[in-house]
Amino acid sequence: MPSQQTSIKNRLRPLAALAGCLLLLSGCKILIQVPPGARVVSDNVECTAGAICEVDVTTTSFSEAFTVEPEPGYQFAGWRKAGRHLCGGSTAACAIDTSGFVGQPALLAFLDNDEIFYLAPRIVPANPSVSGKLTYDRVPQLSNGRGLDYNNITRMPIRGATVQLLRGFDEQILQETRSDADGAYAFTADSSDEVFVRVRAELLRQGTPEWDLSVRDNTQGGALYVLDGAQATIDDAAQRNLHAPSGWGGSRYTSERRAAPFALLDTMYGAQMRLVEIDIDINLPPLKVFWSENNSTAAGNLADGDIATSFYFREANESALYVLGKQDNDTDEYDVHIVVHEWIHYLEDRISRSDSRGGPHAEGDILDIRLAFSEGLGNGLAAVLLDNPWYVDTNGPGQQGSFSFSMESAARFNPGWFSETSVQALIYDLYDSNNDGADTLALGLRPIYHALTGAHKTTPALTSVFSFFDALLQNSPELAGPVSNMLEAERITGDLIDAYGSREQYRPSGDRNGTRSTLPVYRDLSVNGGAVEVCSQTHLDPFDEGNKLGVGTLVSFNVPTAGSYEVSVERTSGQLGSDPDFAVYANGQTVISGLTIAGDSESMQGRLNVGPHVLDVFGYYNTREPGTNNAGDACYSVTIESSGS
Ligand SMILES: [Ca+2]
Ligand SMILES: [Ca+2]
Ligand SMILES: [Ca+2]
Ligand SMILES: [Ca+2]
Repeated sequence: MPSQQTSIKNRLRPLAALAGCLLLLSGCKILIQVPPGARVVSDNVECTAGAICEVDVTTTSFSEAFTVEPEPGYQFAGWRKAGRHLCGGSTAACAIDTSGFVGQPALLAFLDNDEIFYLAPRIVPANPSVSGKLTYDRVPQLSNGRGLDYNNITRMPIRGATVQLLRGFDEQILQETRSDADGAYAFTADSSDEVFVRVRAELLRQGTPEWDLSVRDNTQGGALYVLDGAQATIDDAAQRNLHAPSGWGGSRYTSERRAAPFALLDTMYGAQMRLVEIDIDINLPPLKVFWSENNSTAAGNLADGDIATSFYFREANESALYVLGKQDNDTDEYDVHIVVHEWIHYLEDRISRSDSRGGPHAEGDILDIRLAFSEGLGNGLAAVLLDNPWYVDTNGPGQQGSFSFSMESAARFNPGWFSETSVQALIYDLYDSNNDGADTLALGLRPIYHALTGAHKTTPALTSVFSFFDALLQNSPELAGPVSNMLEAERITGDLIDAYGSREQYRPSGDRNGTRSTLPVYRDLSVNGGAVEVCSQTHLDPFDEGNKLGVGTLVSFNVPTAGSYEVSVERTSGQLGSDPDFAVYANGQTVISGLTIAGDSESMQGRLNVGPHVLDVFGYYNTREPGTNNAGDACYSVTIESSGS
């Protein structure tokens, strides 16, 4: 109850001291976004120029009047007017007082919800030299899944992009700024020469929060996309609005598709801001997004545009996301669920964790649990961040074909703990307020984000639907009942779920018995104890893709004393020459690999620290060269013995 909470004055914290707030699951917040050139102050809050600050509003004793103090040369042009923006359109102090909420249930409920509101002063130079608005064409998807809708192209603001003022004759940068949430920009630099405005397809912010995202052309050496305005003197053209057109000519793209990189940038800006709302300390490492009008479904050289599909990958510390763009083949720049799905793989990789090895997957597949979770999360969380359950991939001649499904009503072929479709439905149902079937929760994004960046990230098990729900329920044990019902509706054992799925009872169709069953999810092994029997099987991998359930077997064991250990795998039955391999993981990191090419056995020593570990045993040919001569079902005996200290 509000009266039992600590004084609001003790809870008001500017940006720097927010660590404890991440655990706060309820209570509305105000994000104060201050552009350069001013600060926002009240009795208890100071938000400096260029900062994003967070204020909790959870009691009926909240009373603050926010005023704007512009720096010399700047002026306050009023509070920004937009959805969930407070005091929009006003130029007066913004007074927020909750004392009048007492006795009004609707208003008290507002204090108890976890909505985010914005307070965003518009700050402009008192005497701008060049200013204007930046826009791009967004081509919407037809609502009934029939491709892109070129009759309803909409001009949208280019938000948060780097904008430069350059001197014409030598391209010297005179000033650099960032467009605001309405696509507006303004410069103060003066020049008597001809100048032009350049918009970089880049979101760059240093400090806290931090991000660095750019859209580049993989077929032009990774060159950054820019939108350049015309050259003119400031006297001749002080007002300059720049627009990036789609390039659509009526029946095909006939001119440069300048909107595409800015559409990609803006889709990711929107997704990113959903996370900033709930974690203003977020630090997103650099991401390069590669798009080209030549990026096609052909597989080959990335620099030629033969990227096969939109995908994310990381090499060393470089995160890269490739996006399809070839017209009449498959374009993805306006397929927002695909863009955000791939961006979520980047998030998993850089601020959460994914143990998935990727590979082909489709609805109805009985997948390796790491892959099932990662792909289901990509779909489900993209729908959450876009607040739209419909996944649509447009393609084909004129971009008039499409493939689509809803998180809410996708057919459930083979539901279960190994199903990406089950995972995506569960993630979306946790979030949405359209409660259907066993879905009785409407938790919003915050608990999903905290699970992904909390215990799911640090689990000693591998990342799966089990580690995610274990993390969610560690943070919110009171949800055990409704979560269990939702899991059971997807044929996942819901009672007392743990990171290893150790109570899992549901078996996929086609499952075998005994040693050859896919249950338990993890086999137990004792260090210096007896052997455990495991198998590498291909009957759930009918298309020889190597990443389906049963191709490998997971084993969990606990290391009692740090030291050197030897893992041994010996064929006991089945395919000869299957080349057993294994990996030992500590919190998702590989600590021992057994990858020699011996046909029927494998052993390797390595140093292990105290604590729980996971061993993944698989036939090399079943995972890497499925369908070839040495592929086939085989079973092995596995031991782990200490081999020194
Ligand atoms: Ca597409
Ligand atoms: Ca729901
Ligand atoms: Ca639902
Ligand atoms: Ca081997």
